[in-house]
Amino acid sequence: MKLPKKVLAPLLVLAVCLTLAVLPARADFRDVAPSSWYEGAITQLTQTGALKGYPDGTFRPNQTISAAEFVSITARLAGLSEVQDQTSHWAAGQMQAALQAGWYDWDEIPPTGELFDQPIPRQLAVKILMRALLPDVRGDYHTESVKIKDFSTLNGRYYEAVLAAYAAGVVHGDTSGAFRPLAGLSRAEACTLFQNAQAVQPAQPTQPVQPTDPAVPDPVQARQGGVSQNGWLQVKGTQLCSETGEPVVLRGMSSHGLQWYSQFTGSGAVSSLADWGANLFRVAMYTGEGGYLSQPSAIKAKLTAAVDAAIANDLYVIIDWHILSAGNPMSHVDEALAFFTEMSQRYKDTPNVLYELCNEPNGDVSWSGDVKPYAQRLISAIRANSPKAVILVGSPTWSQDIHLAAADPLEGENLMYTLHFYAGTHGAELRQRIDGAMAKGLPVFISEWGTSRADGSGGVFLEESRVWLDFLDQRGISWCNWSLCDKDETSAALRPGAPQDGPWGQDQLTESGQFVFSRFSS
Ligand code: DCB
Repeated sequence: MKLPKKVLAPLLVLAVCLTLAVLPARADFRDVAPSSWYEGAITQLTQTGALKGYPDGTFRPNQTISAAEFVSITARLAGLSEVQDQTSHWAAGQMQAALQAGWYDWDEIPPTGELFDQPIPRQLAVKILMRALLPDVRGDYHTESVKIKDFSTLNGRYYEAVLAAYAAGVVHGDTSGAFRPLAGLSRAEACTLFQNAQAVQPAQPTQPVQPTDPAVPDPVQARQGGVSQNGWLQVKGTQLCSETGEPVVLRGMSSHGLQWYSQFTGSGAVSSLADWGANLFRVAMYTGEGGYLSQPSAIKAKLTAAVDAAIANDLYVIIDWHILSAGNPMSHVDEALAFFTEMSQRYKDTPNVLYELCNEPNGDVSWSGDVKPYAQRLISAIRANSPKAVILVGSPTWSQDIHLAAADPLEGENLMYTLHFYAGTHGAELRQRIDGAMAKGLPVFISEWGTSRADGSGGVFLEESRVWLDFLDQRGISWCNWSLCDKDETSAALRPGAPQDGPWGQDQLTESGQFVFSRFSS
């Protein structure tokens, strides 16, 4: 029987109320036999209120689970609150919340809803489950991939989650040892996944737990172009200079989001980067998308670990407050003030650190009305601790509107304005904007650029990138490339499965990585 959605929605609400009102000792669904292999999992999940059956008293264990069903059960288990959403689908609020939490990406389940009621592929289900319930678990590539007979059919985008799920024993594969990444899963199978995930003790981080406030390390190795050579940076006119006033150009890589790719921000990774000639590392701390604002202490620990690793390796390092989905930095100005106050206190004696106040303002946000007053407040807070560290400031339209900043610049010393470009999307027009802004005296810093299109994929656009880098070299402008990770997207510098601590040979770099790494010391 197929019911129209209008009838189904209230029925489902009713079913929810009923299941919550009477918590059964057993699953109590007439199609879930007490002797079945899944009865235990279903009973356990029903008792926590995470699981519901159908209004007719059935659970339909063999029916393929839909994306909306899978996400909403996960959301209940993780305690994720719904957010407002425009579409009328029963799970829209939970789907929107899960998307914002970074459990999956827009293209995997578009918020427009067309895939909500479709079967969820196993690879995506595992990714959502791991991000939501076991975000800190990691699996070793070499140990886990051999357990999966059809590993070669798995998209690199799902490596991290699937390897972690095997390592934690959440997934075992079928009797033949195959994972079948694109197949659907039955509602009963999904329940055993949830049960397995819940059985994993959360207190098993694979990375060592940070002591609460470890001291900032001393550099262990001096590097050409590094901090031991150039000291405290200063801005003279439009040029970044060393402590003694000589022009300096910083070139290096940005991390991807710390909540997803912190495995490439350790001491081995940054030291391998420096071996390739980089003197700069940028630590991208997303505020939304499951980043700092949703798990501040865990993400802050990852950030300080990455910054300290860069310091130990004599690199300059950018602390990036990576706003993206919330485009107006004013929306979290209090959190930003607290964060940068703490960081500038911790690193007040450390010449390595640059502060980037807002990655990419976007949407309904103005320079003079929002970004400038935000930056002015943050600059005062940082200056109270760190009188001279270089501070980088973004602008509207994903940090492309430096002409607005040039017309109405900030007050203060050692400030630079970021411009971000993606070679497959942005060209001569933005370069002209740089020249125009510099002619007005604005110091420009490219804290993020990519060889791809603006969405991080497409291309790779190496010819366009070469034009851009030549332009920057001629003007002595510093840059940081997006991004040091092995995600399956063209802007990523590492191939899927590249060792997280390096060293990386040519064959472990992507086309983008090979090109970018060859330009660090040009
Ligand atoms: C910037 C962001 C950065 C984003 C890259 C590439 O966004 F600062 O976070 O990175 O540029 O788009 C991408 C990753 C993906 C990830 C996604 C969401 O590469 O793996 O799934 O972030 O976290 C820009 C830059 C420019 C423009 C638009 C965006 N633009 N944007 O000009 O339209 O919408 O993200």
